[in-house]
Amino acid sequence: MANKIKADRVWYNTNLATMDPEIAAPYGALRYYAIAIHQDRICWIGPSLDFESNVDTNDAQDMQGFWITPGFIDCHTHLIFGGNRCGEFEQRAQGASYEEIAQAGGGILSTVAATRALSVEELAESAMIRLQALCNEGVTSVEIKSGYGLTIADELKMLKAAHQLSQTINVNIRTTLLAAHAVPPEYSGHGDDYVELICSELIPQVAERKLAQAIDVFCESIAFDLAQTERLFKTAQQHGLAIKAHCEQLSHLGGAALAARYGALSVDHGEFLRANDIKTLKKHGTVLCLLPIAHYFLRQCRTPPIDRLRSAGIPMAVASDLNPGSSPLASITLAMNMAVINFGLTPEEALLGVTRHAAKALDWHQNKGQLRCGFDADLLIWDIDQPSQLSYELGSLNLVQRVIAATHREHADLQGAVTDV
Ligand code: DI6
Ligand code: FE
Repeated sequence: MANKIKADRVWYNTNLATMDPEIAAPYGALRYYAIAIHQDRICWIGPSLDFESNVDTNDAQDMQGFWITPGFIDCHTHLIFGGNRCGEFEQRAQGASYEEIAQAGGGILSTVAATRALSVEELAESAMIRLQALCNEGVTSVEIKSGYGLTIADELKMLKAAHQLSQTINVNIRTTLLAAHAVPPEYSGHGDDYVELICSELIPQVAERKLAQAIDVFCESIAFDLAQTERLFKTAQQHGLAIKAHCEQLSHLGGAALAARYGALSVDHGEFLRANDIKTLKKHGTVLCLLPIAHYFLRQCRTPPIDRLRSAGIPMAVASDLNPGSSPLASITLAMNMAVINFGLTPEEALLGVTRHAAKALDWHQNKGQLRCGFDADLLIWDIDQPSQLSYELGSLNLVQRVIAATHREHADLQGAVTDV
């Protein structure tokens, strides 16, 4: 045929979980299909029998019924930090609560001290181990927050460490400024002054140097109140940064609705969300990002109102929240499994949560999170019978057969994650 599409690689006789909303089957599944990529983009998808007459390639592989999904997107992590919180883990096992430990000056602030003591290189090196663990399970894109520096220099240091990671591992990275994670000891009792510092100095610098795409705020009674949160959102908007927020995790403060009104990409946690908040999320197209590992690790009783979110049609992302205090478990498939078992998502919703909906939470939905022509070639090849197996079967099998992450650099296979098929 004259006008064949040129492709670097084609996989045929494969089942595609496209996650494309325009394909009616569950998971947007297409069975016995072929998918072709060229220069880090998906360039052709069609029935297996048609590929030879449509695609010109020197590299075509018979997948014998293996599945391909979009690369996983972990849209909420705090994976850069110093030290650990084992001592606090012991205290909690003896009955102290997360809030009590925070109020006594431990919690986030103990990680702040340990993070301030490390250099960019040391932070990147220790974070790499955690990032590699996520990638080994199929994460090809990850959001990384600052928030354990809490001075201008230390927040910038964390963001630089995040960017350094993207130079050394084949993963797509989005960074978020979470300077409003806790009031630092230097500003104890003067939270407003710290917010002023973030707004007058840090946000402008981060925006100008393009060190982060978004800001995030921990809007909780133990952190920042609504007025402070709104001030941060306004400043972020003025500087062209996107907005994300940790809301309604430990109590209902109203941060979720406020964030949605400011056009937030996502509000994250949501255990205490109310019906009116859900209406506001719907109105503004905000994603609700579920963090079931933190919910488990803090032994929270209350779960986010999944049935209401589902019937309102709110896109629900699922992320690891990887952090030393409330979610030190570096596993996106564990987050998917807990979203199903503890929150009541379907396995299909869990997979949507780490693909299409996670992409939306990071403003990446135009080119990531689905298998679709023109989208980035972030692909996972799986030896599974059904896509539901991805949130069902953890740990016993290395189901990922191959990871392809379209970082728009030279393709480099991820260390430790790859057995070519
Ligand atoms: N919510 C979380 O889950 C993390 N931060 C936040 O705002 C916890 C961070 C920590 O405890 O170190
Ligand atoms: Fe978090």
